[in-house]
Amino acid sequence: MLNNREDGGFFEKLKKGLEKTRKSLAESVNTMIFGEKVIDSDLFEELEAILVSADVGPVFTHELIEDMKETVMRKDLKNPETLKRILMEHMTLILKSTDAPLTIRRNGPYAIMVVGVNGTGKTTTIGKLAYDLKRQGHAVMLVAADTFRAAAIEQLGIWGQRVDVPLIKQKMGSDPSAVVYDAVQAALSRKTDVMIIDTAGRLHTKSNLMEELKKMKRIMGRELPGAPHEVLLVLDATTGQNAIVQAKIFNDEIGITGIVLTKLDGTSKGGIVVRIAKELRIPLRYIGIGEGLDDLRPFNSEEFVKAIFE
Ligand SMILES: Nc1nc2c(ncn2[C@@H]2O[C@H](COP(=O)(O)OP(=O)(O)OP(=O)(O)O)[C@@H](O)[C@H]2O)c(=O)[nH]1
Ligand SMILES: [Mg+2]
Repeated sequence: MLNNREDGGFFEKLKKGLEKTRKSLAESVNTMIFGEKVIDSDLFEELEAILVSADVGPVFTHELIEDMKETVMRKDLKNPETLKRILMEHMTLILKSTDAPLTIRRNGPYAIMVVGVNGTGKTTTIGKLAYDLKRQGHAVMLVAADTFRAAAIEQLGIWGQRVDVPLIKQKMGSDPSAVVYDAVQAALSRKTDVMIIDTAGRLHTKSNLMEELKKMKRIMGRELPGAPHEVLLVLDATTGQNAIVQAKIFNDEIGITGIVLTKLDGTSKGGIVVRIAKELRIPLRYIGIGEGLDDLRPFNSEEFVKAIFE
């Protein structure tokens, strides 16, 4: 009972976080079908425009519309009200391909390396993630491998205090790989379950960042077999197409195993998740819907689509 009530609050918060996308997608679709008598090609054209403006992308929107038309024909559907349900079904189906929650292996430190360009929300996401994993009973450690700015180390330290998990750091300007080396030794001796590594977000076009990330990966893998077990790329949902480009570059350079899409609360273009699913084919592990501790959610396609349309 308590769980159900909690789940209700959880879902309501997700809906609230996705409010802007709800407005641009669900409300527009509702307005579109209101008072319409039949499903016709005009209706599909309108729907196409709505989806494109929510950042689903012209190519995938077209595919989605064609699939929907096919379903409508096959099932001989007439009532415009059914369009919304069909759209929800088709979107869920596309997003299912990217549904793969992060699972932490219990034996030995599990290393999560967090990467992404400036300001996408890496450090904040790490704080939220540490909070969530700790709540699940894991012994968590934060690692300050963004050594370029003193403020970056401090910021991670504040999250560490807030969530009450240890932080491994060195002084500003030190070699990030040395920090990672230290952290692995500490994690092994303290029997840490999960180490989360914060990295710098300098422009991805500067190849030395990539070289540095590669070196960190190498050192980690040498000291801890299989590490990093997860390379999480943090993308800012408000940057649209740019986020997709960043993902491709990071994936080509260092290999990405999961994505976190932040700031969905700040955009009406939540349709970008469709492009992440279709274009990148990298699991979308979490979505960020605010700045608070509770505002990181494991991505679940069904829940996401319902939160937008229901
Ligand atoms: N609204 C909203 N803001 C977010 C979310 N995630 C992060 N932010 C904000 O985005 C800003 C940048 O976040 P950081 O965590 O510092 O980003 P970063 O990637 O570590 O930045 P650098 O270390 O400079 O590369 C902060 O003001 C965060 O509070 C989110 O899901 N929603
Ligand atoms: Mg940071």
